[in-house]
Amino acid sequence: MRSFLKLLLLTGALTTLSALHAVAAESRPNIVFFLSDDQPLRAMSHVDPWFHTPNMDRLAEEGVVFENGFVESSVCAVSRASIMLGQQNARHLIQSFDVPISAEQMEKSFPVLLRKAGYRTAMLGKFAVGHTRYAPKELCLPAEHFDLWYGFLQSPSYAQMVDGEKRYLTSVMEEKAIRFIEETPKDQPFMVYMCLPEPHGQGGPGGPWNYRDPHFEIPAPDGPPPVLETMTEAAYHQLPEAIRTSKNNKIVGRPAETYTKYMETVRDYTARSDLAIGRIRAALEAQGLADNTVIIFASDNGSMWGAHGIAGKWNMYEESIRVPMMIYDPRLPKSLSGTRSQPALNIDLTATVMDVAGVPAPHMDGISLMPILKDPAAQGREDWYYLHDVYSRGKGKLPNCEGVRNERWKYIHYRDTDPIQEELFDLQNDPKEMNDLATGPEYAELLNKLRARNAAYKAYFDKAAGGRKPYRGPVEEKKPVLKKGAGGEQMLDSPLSLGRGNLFVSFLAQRAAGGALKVEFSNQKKQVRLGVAVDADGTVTPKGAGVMTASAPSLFQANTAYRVVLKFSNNGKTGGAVTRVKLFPAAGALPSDPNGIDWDVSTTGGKTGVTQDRVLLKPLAGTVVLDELRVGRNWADIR
Ligand SMILES: [Ca+2]
Repeated sequence: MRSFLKLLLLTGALTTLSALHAVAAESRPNIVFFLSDDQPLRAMSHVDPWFHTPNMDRLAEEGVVFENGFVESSVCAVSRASIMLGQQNARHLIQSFDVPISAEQMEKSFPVLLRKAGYRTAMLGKFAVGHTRYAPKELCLPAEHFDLWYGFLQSPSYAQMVDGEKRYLTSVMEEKAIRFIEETPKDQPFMVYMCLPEPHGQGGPGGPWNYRDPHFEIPAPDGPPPVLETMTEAAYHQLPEAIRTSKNNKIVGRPAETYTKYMETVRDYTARSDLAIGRIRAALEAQGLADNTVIIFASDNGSMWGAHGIAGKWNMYEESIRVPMMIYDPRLPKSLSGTRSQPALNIDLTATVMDVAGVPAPHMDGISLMPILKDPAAQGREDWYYLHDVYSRGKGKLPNCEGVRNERWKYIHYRDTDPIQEELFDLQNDPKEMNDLATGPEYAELLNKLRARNAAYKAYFDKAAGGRKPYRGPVEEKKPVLKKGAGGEQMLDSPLSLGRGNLFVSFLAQRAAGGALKVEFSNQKKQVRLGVAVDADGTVTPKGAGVMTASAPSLFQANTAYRVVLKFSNNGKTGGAVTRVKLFPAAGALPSDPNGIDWDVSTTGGKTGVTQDRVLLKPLAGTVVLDELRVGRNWADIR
């Protein structure tokens, strides 16, 4: 506590000093937006003294604390997309780890709008919207939209190699951010989006999860980690089936040491991210910028950490959706600092940034919190809509749900359950959410009101989405897949040893092209055994033995996926020849564009250029005949 006071006194001195240096009274404020990762509200020492977060505490002391700060979807990728866009996920529909912010959406993201308005912008740390395995790099890692980019995909390693040296990621982020602040011309405002990777877990023993900043030490905790009241078997067994069968793994009942070790780890990491806040603030003070820099601190989602006996987030319980949320605006009188009870959402922080910068953003669902900062009695949201409905390739089912929360009541509706599962909690009398009232007859009327409110929100956003549907997995997964053979080679869906085999290929036409597609396949020696060309009118010209029928689109449209089925037979013979298949636009159809046409055959992630799929057909012998070739937009049309 003494060091906390000392820090406050020191800050006072620095603030006075920097006030003397203050230039340009009428300049737009700078913005530093700290976003931590998976940090529940309780992981700050002014909330739970077991933790060690002096700089978060100092922000809470000097700024405004939103004690009812929530995320409208509790998972990294979705919450971060919502923050970037200031929109609810029910509108932007980025509801998968595969989906990036589109180029069009990016134009209306807060950093891009700020940059257009003259701000110098930096993004550092975990960006985590979209993945380069499934979407273009320029969307998943949109470096060109920032003046300084040091961003990463999902869960970057805490250990980073920088100039041949193993460094702790946040240390590197701090250095880069501070240099950025120092180098920004004094007459230009800046925005630093500092996406701290802590305290998110990163895997098992030996993994980066275990890499700590070697230059950082914190005092040992006073005793064992606090155990939440709801971390009991009884609380776990009360959970609806939708949660118990989900990725929200049961952790109650495991050895106490497991919980202790986990909590000590997240305590350490939270303290390390806290240090970053202190270092950046010190740099602002040293540069004489502290009095004109608005600081925001929040987390992208909470974490159960044993509440109700489970781990993870995603669900709509308080520990999952409630996050630290603080805003420090040094331009406001000190008398306005303190707590606010009005609900504040992650997307409201985005709207607040736009308000601070004076940039209009009517397309955002977020509401600026500045009126509440300036007037503690200002009206806040009456209620708000939660939605977590995410497609994930990962193991374990995410507990998809939606619901409405107001000051007193919380209604949760689990999607995709049969029969429908619902929960109703009285947060005033049951803040730990231990008594589900959804089946109580005396709550039937209230339940219906909340159901209607939930339905109204859903209808509103469905309309806003304008018929667009969220991504629910790649189409390729629904088609017959090429199976791995015993030797590891890709096989046809039915072995050619039986005399027949079908090859399914899909590709994305990246530019428009005349309607011709050419297929060749060859044996190990790359001798062309048979090729076909499909012309715009659907005519198939064989170049070799075989009889084919085919229909081709008259024009391949740009950015459009096409499906191809090639039906082979080998006259019933078996053997060991390996065949390579190439799929490319027929030469006669190539436009005069000297760059040709780029074909990306998605089954192999083929290179750009003209050729492309490589599939091993095995076993294969003698003459292989392409009996049939079909081209279309949908598998259903050509199967
Ligand atoms: Ca997160």
